Amino acid sequence: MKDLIATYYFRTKDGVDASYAANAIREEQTTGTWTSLSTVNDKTAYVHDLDGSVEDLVELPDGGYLTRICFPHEIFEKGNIPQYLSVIAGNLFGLGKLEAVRLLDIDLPEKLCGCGPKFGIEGVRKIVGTEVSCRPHIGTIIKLKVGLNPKDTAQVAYEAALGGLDLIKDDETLTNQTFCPLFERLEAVMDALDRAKDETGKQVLYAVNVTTGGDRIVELAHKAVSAGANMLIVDVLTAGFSAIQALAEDPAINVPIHVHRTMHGALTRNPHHGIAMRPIAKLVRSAGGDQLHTGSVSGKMGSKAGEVLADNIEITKPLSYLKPIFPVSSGGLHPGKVAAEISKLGTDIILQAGGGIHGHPDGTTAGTRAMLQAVEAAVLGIPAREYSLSHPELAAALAKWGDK
Ligand code: CAP
Ligand code: MG
Repeated sequence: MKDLIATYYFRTKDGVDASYAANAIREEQTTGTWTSLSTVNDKTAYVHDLDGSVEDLVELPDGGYLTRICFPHEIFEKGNIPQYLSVIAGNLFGLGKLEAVRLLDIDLPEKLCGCGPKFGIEGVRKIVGTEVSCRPHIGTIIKLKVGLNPKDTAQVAYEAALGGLDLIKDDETLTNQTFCPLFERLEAVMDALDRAKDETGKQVLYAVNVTTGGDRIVELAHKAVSAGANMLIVDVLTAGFSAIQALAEDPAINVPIHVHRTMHGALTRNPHHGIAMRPIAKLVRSAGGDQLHTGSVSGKMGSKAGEVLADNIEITKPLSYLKPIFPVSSGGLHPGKVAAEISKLGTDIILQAGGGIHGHPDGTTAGTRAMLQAVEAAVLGIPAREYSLSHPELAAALAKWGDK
């Protein structure tokens, strides 16, 4: 398959024929516009090679329609993800003939894919040392999400690392603010993680948030890696897919890229209009993110279990030209929710808890231990409540938050 197939759900305005509407999407995103053109004539008939085609159109019980549109690969500038999106997710969302339209999925041909992740699941597991156990990774988000100074941020990281987790990340809104300058924070946290390693023997990954303008992100990432960063986080929808791609393609940036999806709710939440997480996730894999937030099944965000699992399958399925990437389940998680996440999403995931670790009654280190104990119980198939009888940190977490 060399062309790009995009799947849309749409609802038409009263009286608008569905086939007409599907073609309106195709035309608007390829060679057409709202009227006939004098510039299209016998001499320029070659442009019709880029017309694309409506592959199929299915009416749904809810009165909406599904259509798959084939976009010729020539319409895309290889590697230019912003331009890809201008085609498959552009003006169509505003077409007056449509009451609503949602981009559900894309089949991205290999020749249009980027370099993909440098590390992927296997590479990150090798760094952490879980390539044999294949257990879920446990991560935390420094909380408060903003406000702590570098020294206090490092203290939170130190206490989390003592608990034995795999990954600590900046929150999506923490970058290089004056209250916590990035390089002061990075130095303090990496020193704290070194101290923790002296006690635990375990090197913890710290994803420093390099989200910034397109003209600065590569240089900032270079400086962060030179200053000792062992992982980066980028907010893909606010920084852009190209930011991920630029970092992933840069050989000097030899650390994994954790991809946050903040702002996705503006696109993914409405079941009838916008962009589903699936195409976003596939583009992140193509652009080169190593791990990506795809939603939790029991957390605070309104993700649907079936959709999250299906999206995770898509970004972890083997492709000869792109490594599988690590799905991140996060948002409102705590030790009492771990079993539900693992039973529905499996163990090839990263389970992340911010409040669910730092809100533990006995503090961050106990919260981290409680998360690890909850993972141990779930992997062993032991109910968390039973396992908590011999694991006090887990017992205290269940006493505070329950196990539902
Ligand atoms: C979680 C989090 C993450 C969400 C994002 C937050 O903190 O740091 O950004 O997980 O949602 O800021 O809410 P808590 P998603 O663990 O304290 O909820 O992963 O669905 O993109
Ligand atoms: Mg956050």
